[in-house]
Amino acid sequence: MSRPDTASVPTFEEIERLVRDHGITHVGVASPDILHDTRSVLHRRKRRGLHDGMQFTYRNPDRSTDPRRAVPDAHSVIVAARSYLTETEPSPPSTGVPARVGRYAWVDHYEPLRVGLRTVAALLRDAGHRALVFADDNSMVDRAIAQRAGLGWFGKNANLLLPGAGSFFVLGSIVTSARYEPNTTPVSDGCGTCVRCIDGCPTDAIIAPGVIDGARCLSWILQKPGPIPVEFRRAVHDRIYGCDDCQDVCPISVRLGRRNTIDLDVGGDEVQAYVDVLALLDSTDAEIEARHGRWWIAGREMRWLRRNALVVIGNTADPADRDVRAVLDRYRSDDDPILVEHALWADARLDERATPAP
Ligand code: B12
Ligand code: SF4
Ligand code: SF4
Repeated sequence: MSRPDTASVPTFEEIERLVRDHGITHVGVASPDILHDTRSVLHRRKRRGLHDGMQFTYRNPDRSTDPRRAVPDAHSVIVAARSYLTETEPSPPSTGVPARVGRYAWVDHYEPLRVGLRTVAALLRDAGHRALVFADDNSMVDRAIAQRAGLGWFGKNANLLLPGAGSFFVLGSIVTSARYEPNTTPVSDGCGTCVRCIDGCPTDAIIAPGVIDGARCLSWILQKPGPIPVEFRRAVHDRIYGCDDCQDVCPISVRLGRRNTIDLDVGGDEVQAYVDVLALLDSTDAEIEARHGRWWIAGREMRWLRRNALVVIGNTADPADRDVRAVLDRYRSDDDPILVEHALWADARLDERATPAP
């Protein structure tokens, strides 16, 4: 059991209770020593090009693997996990051309996680300590610090799986000068001989257990700038943002994740499980940004969501739908050559789908 070294800071048990109000069900403590293994993995993957130009934690591996860069006198990292799995799933709308959104982006799950962690950080600061919160930030490798805190193991799909709960969790942490007893026992591997995520990835992006080739991962392909490589456009299918396949096939995450489901309505945010791409392609950049601005879109340029939408149209829209063809006609004469090329591809794909195979 972890205990603070002074009476003025909240106990570990008090922290667990406090964050529970914010949907955080799992908390652990890690030492703030440099994460040397992860640092070498980041450097190695960068050298092999597996980051495919991604910045995030790759931008400065020496910083993202050293909690003391943020808090030089850090003694502990308090790590937290919050489920984003829901009991029921919204159904696709019956109008327009619906595109799927990754579960983690249906509503903003990071904000309630950060609010919970900030509540604790404020108490630690009141007690005279330094305390900084990180969640999906470039300065901290969230999975690796959570693994060190004993929250879970690295699955073959690279996600951190929590024992008895799976991987549908977002992760965050507080680096603090307060002293809590760190975890020293890593959670043992729970994947065993299972390889369902490797087999279930639509683009073979899991090139070895726990190793993702960014250039093949649809989650990155839908976020990154530039044209979507033609070889992956069919695999995009109806996705506009995020990809859940390697988790949706995971028996542990699907079955045991149900023990920690959340209620989507609680935050009052609009639930964005589906996006009508026909409506999106008819919207202005300002309108798209107003709806989806919290998503990570390269350079905050809405053209990348339009690009994704065009691919979804080609893959899933009714080839005989005149509204669909009219939208593609418009985009074929757009000023943006990348959108023109994607509209041409979508048109050709619709034609191909309209023609029955011989
Ligand atoms: C960059 C990034 C991405 C990139 C690259 C993902 C990747 N695997 O590297 C892209 C855009 C593709 C992505 C996608 C997703 N992401 Co992301 N992403 C990040 C980010 C910003 C950095 C991750 C990172 O440092 N990667 C670098 C590599 C080195 O780390 P790694 O893949 O975790 O590698 C570890 C394992 O390979 C392990 N390892 C090493 N050797 C071996 C050997 C074996 C056998 C095994 C099993 C493991 C193993 O050690 C490595 C280092 O710790 C973090 C937030 C953060 N600040 O940490 C979120 C984060 C990892 N993403 C998250 C989520 C939710 C997703 C998606 C599910 C979103 C979606 N639905 O589309 C997908 C999942 C894709 C996947 N299978 O990984 C969550 C993951 C939560 C969890 N339970 O694991 C995070 C932690 C955000 C958060 N704070 O909650 N993401
Ligand atoms: S997120 Fe999708 S594309 Fe990326 S590794 Fe998982 S299943 Fe493959
Ligand atoms: S699908 Fe199987 S191998 Fe992949 S993470 Fe889940 S349990 Fe592990």
